[in-house]
Amino acid sequence: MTKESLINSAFQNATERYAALGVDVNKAMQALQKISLSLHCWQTDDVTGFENQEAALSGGIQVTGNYPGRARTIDEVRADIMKATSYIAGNHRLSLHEIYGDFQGKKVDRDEVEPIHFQSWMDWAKENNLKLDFNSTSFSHPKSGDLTLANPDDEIRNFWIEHTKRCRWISEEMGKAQNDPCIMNLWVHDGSKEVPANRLKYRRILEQSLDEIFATEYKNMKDCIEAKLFGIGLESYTVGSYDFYLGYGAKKNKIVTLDTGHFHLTESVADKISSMLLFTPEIMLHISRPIRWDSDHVVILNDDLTDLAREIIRCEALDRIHIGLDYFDATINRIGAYVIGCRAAQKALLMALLEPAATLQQYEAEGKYFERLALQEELKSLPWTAVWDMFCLQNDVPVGEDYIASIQQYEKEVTSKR
Ligand code: RNT
Ligand code: ZN
Repeated sequence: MTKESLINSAFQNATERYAALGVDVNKAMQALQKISLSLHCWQTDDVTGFENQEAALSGGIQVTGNYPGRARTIDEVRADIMKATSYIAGNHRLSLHEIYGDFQGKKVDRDEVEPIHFQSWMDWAKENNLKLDFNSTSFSHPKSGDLTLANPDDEIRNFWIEHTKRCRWISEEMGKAQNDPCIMNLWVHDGSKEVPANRLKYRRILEQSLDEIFATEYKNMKDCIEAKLFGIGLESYTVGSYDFYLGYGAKKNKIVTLDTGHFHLTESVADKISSMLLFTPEIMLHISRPIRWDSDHVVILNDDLTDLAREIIRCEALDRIHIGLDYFDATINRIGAYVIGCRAAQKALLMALLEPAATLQQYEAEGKYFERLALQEELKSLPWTAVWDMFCLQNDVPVGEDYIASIQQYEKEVTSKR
């Protein structure tokens, strides 16, 4: 049997197994096809960017590893992203940070950046059928320090307010150019190593800065605000904590970003989805994988991820939840890191889409908790992998582990020569 006919017959079997449970596999595949992931550009080059100034990665985040082949130019980032997306079914988005602007060798400070610096990105994205998302960048700059938007020093705070306002303007132009809202994420590292004597003071300043930044209304971009538990060197206090941004988002109707690496390790991010859907307009996800801490490991198919995907689908919230990835691993092939993470996210979503939700909910309504638990357990070993293989085949992307050899080849021919 050829590989294709094996996949076909496994798919026929799977279709029948799922149909017996009232699940339409084709419907699930169509739904998966429509889900765009927002790929974070910063896995290509270890969060370095293209500013023409020397500044080490700061802001409490860290990339470990020195695997060869890091992208060093905008062209290399673009080539690597295209390579990665060639292994990922569907149409996706690319999330840029401000430091990835096309500055053409000039020094453009953060309070001087304009849409023109992203024109080549917009053109390239259009040519390649990718939509763009955006992020302001408060880290890796001489003025980053421990406090940016929450800084009591007017000069520093105003510098970052100006930067963030300009980033919203850039996002608006990106949204216009692609005829689809650009999602702009705002994350600042502001915090302190030891417990401050006045926690309220900095949060009040951050609130005022945000109000000032968001004063301009835009139609083609959406703001989201990302909370965090702690940063490296800023372990005791984070100004923009989860409570802070959840409160701000609920009150001011802003999208809150949930980075799955930004919570205590036993906290369920999946459990937050249904609450947030009730009180905030939409949700932005930064899917990451914390190991012991916010370590930004490559996303894999684990219980955290499948729980999260199930919540998105059970809440029927695909139209209100933006799914982005956020991790940086410099110890393995960086393109491979994207492919592993994106395919894991898609697998989790597919498993969730194949869930016989109505049956489970009926068992629950009738108090049949043994039946609910038993079916949930059995679902884990239903042939969802046959549906996944068919999805890849139909999308003309490698089935199973076939992409490993192809990425090795690209490494041999391209990235290892950098
Ligand atoms: C940091 C946040 C943030 C960054 C990127 C580079 O902890 O997760 O989203 O990872 O902006
Ligand atoms: Zn994040």
